[in-house]
Amino acid sequence: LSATCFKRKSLYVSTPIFYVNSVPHIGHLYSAVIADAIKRYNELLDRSVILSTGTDEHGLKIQQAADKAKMNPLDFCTMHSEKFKEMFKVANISYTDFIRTSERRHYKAVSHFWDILFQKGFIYKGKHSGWYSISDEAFYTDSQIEETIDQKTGKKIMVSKESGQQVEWTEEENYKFKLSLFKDRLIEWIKTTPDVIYPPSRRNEVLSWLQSDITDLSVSRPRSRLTWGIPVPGDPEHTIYVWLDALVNYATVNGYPWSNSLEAKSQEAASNNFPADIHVVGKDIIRFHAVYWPAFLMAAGLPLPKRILAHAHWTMDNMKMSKSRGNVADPFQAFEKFGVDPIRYYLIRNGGLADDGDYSESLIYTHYNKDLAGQLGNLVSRCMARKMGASLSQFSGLGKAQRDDTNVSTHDTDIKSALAALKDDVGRLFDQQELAKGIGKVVNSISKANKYFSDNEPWVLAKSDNAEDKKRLQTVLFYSLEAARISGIMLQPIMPSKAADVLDALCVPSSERSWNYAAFGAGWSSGQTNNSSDSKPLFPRLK
Ligand code: ME8
Repeated sequence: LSATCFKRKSLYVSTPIFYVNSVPHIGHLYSAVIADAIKRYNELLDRSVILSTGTDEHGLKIQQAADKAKMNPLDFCTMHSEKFKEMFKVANISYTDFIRTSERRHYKAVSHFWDILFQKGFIYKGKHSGWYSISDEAFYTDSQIEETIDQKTGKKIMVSKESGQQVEWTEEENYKFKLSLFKDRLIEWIKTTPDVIYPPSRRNEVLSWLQSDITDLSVSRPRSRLTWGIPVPGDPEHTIYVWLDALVNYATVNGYPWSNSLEAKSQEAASNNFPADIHVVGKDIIRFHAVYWPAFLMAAGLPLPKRILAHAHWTMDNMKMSKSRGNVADPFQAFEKFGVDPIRYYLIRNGGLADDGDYSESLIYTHYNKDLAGQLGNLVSRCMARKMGASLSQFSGLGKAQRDDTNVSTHDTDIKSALAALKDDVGRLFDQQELAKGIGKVVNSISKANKYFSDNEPWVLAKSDNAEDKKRLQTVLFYSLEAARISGIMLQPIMPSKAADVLDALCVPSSERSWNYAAFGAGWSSGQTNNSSDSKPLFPRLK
């Protein structure tokens, strides 16, 4: 069969699958908005994209939370999983698959994956001892923990240095994965694949872990301690470790298990959009995605992810927002108060890839009022005001004229070069998933256009009967509207519905909203009718 038969169908982007021990918060929403914006941006480039998300339902943490709620674990998971779905629906997250690890298809995939690792000799039974954190569902070594005083009880406890979560000494017989065998290959992979872990600070962190002691990984728990999970094939007295179970979700959503022959398997993997092009994760779970997952895939003989994008955290009063700490912001309340797109905008504009961001309602107000109402909304409404008499139908001809530099005065060169560079500049940043930086450039050009508009006083030109002034008015309006049109196109991945409102107000037809049309002078080609109006503000000011 020729290679083209197995041509990759789509770009594959994933979010983590979220634990259902509690309801979703702003941190979860952040990962989903990043992944959704990446998907929408690539769709503007005419690529087909799949986006998977879902819920991670097994493990001790969930079992204990269900016990505490006196609920059957599956009902408990369903209740919270539905909340995640609801949040994604309200937030306009355009996922193509929502996986729950309690589903049958996933059970099949994980059991098969385990069988392959076991048959190839990468899993063995052994004694395991170490410090276990239920909250992190992870073992730590002596050097990764420290003593502290429990704030509630005043007693001495041991906690993970990395997450601050309590750990307990655990000794048990379980299955282990030969992680240590993969140390050198992992280092080689990270060093030779540019930007496979992004941003660079995270890549360096992973490399330094790998250069320290890598021991084999415990991948099962005795059934006596953990019943809520997938049993080890052929040994039901043991339950598969929740992280091995969870990571396989990225294969399950692509139809795993594939056929048995190794060659057919990698081809089928590719035709099923595996491996992921981008795993969007928080920095707290980078080790699982950049060390354990690729090691499992190497062991199974499957291809490795192309990129792991690890974003920083949202904090509240400078402490990581987390379910176990309880210091979380409720996305539903935030939508209610500010609207969905303003929240998406704020998260992307202010959330960090490399550095943590402190969640603040007052900054949501500030950014909305400053960037959206004050700049973008203002630019559109002042250009489209009836008194300006903006005639969009003239812009197609005028666009060409501007490209040829006729009619352009020295007043216009600055704004023109800023707008002409924007598509490539922002595209380069979005291609690197540097969404906040890309948006920063868009906002800068909108404020530049507003200043250009004020400096050139088109309201004065609009009152003049002089032919030169009339021509000049068209030029000033053209540049200002061009800034709004290009920005509207670029903001679609971040604010799908508000950007659509902007483009509607500017009479940009739906056939002219793809990324190509973000080029300077590329719009209004089909001679739209004059639609100047004094309509409702696009971004009414928030009080
Ligand atoms: O770790 N700021 O699930 P989880 C930004 N089930 N992002 C945050 C955040 C914060 N304060 N808090 C959470 C798990 N997140 C596993 C994942 S994947 C195979 C299994 C986001 O419910 C961020 O993406 O604890 C983080 O990595 C993820 O939620 C952890 O969600």
